[in-house]
Amino acid sequence: MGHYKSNVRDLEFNLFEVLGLGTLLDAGAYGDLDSDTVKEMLNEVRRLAEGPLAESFVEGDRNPPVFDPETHTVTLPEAFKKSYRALEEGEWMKVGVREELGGLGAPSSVVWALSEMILGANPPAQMYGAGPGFAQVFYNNGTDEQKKWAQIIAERNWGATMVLTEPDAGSDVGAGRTKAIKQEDGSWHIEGVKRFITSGDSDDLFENIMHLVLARPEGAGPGTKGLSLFYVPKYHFDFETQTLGDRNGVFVTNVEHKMGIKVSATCEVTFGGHGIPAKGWLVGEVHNGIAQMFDVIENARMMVGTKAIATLSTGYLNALAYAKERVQGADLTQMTDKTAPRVTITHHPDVRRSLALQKAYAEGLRAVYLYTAAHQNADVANLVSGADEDVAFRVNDLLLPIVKGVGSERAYQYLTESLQTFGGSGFLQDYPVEQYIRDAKIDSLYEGTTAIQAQDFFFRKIARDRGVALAHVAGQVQKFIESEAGNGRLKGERKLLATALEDVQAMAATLTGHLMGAQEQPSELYKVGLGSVRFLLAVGDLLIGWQLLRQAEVAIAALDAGATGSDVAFYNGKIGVAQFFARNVLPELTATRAILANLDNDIMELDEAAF
Ligand code: ST9
Ligand code: FAD
Repeated sequence: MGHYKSNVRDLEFNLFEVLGLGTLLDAGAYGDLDSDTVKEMLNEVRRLAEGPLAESFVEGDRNPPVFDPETHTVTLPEAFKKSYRALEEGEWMKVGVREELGGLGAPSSVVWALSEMILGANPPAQMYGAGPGFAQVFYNNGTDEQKKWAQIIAERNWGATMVLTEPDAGSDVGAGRTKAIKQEDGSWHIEGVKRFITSGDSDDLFENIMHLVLARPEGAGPGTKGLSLFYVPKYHFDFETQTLGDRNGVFVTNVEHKMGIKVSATCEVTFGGHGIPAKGWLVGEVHNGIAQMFDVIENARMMVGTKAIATLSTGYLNALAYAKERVQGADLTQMTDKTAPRVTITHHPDVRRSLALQKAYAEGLRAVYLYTAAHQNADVANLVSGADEDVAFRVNDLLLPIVKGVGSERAYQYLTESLQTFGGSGFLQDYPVEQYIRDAKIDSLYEGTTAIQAQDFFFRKIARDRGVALAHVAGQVQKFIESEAGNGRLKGERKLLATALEDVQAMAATLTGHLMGAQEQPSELYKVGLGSVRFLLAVGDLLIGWQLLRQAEVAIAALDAGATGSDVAFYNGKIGVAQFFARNVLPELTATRAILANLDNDIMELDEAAF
């Protein structure tokens, strides 16, 4: 049995019983893709994930990529390549990609539900396999000619990279110095050194790699707005004859040694530094690089959040399986009786507390990412929350930093609880959790650190949006609070949710006050910066609590309707964990509200030497 434990029952529960996707699918909104086909696909990907994908998870960690500086190549372990080939053969990376690129149209929530299992079983496989998605961004932004290139790139399954970061330009992408020099034939020469580039090279997985590179044309202005996006192939390619040409001047010049996701090659990539120009083409022939790159980034942020949540879920399920077997100590009520029978650790209240938190965050965050994905399609959004196309777009934007920022922070936090459940055994490489923790740490770092997510959430997704998306989501929460949800059984919990909503609204008002105050007194802005991560996490908890209670409502109705067999435990679990979260976590938001209300700038005024 491999390391990965999927949760198809919960994915189906979300898609069909909570979001009600069957209504659209079975009415033909996505062609032949009906509910039964989606269920078959979920099971097919489950088999792939638990089997061939999970198989090389450990080997990829213990035998990381080898870099050869002479040839600028990267060698990947054979076992991982075998897993990757299994993913490629199933063409799973083309689900959700447009038909012009050989893809299969599907609602985003289905796409991300399938991705969760790939990301939980072997996250680097999904990253190497992102080519068709990148081709889609290229197609959407490209000229008519470039659209044809994108079709060939997707058809031939090329690899792809997103190339932003430089040694002095991490969070601050606009500090990038890589240059683009226009050529007479209309192409560009790219010159500079980029670092931390995922899949910068990939052994023989692909015949070619498409690098999407941000560079600054000579004479362009400062910051992100002066950057343009270039398509830079590893090998030149004749798009008419479809033949591979000369090597382009883009070379991997180092591969990093990392804490986790080791089999994902993280490369330094040098453009034009080896006697051959790195030739590129301006995407869409327009200078709009940062906005174009954000088409990739938005998907990548969704991917990173889903990856973290997938890892927490398998961490929890591994911990649960262990806890059900591990016998240690007597029941607490018999602690003084030294002859009392020994029990499995699931009998101990603190283990239950820990498992309940792991389950709540794993399943609550799953619900949040699927609710977010539901707002990536106008028809699904309308079904799920009544949002029109414009509001759906804004809600997706609002929730992306929650999926990415909260997903990554909470997954890492609660994976340590999964490890704790194993006791000392969790610290060993005999179990997968220590690797999960190492592999998941990256999720709060790349694609914008949590601080960046929190600022994006407040400044761009709330203040600049004038609260439209936030008001829509808050309205949905309010509607639930005022409903009769739960047939009398969730009254107390809906009250706790009401307090949490008030707390979050008060926090938003406090931060907005500081933002307004900054017009008079610029240092007021520091208070937003001091409070923004707490605020992001608080909104995350509110949304998790709400989603878990919605699920409990559905579960209560299903039990009342006479659910039988394993469904009884499943639905009772939904009710139990929602109540636990509402009673044990939501009240903490009142303390966060008080902390934000009393923010001061003392820590900003403290001399650096005093730290
Ligand atoms: C990385 C990769 O870390 C790690 C994993 C790789 C995995 C590879 C596989 C990925 C799979 C992906 C699949 C792909 C495809 C699709 C599939 C489809 C089926 N939203 O605020 P301003 C734009 S990579 C949208 O002034 P600053 C906007 O155009 C490295 N757009 O920013 C805006 O203009 P305007 C990742 C946004 O102060 C303009 O930017 N690195 C958003 O100049 C300027 O905005 C990072 O993520 C947004 N949320 O720059 C960097 N925000 O305002 C993190 C901005 O006119 N740092 N724009 O609309 C940041 O994000 C910074 O905040 C900054 C600041 C760079 C944006
Ligand atoms: P810094 O920006 O130096 O941040 C250091 C600390 O300061 C962080 O805690 C950060 O939150 C904080 N900080 C920085 N600025 C601010 C601010 N304005 N406000 C508040 N706090 C701030 N990049 C690519 O382009 N393509 C890739 O494929 C890619 N893959 C990666 C894979 C891995 C394994 C890694 C480690 C990185 C990858 N990256 C990639 C780069 C990644 O996106 C950056 O590491 C990330 O954006 C952070 O930049 P930095 O490391 O320079 O940290």
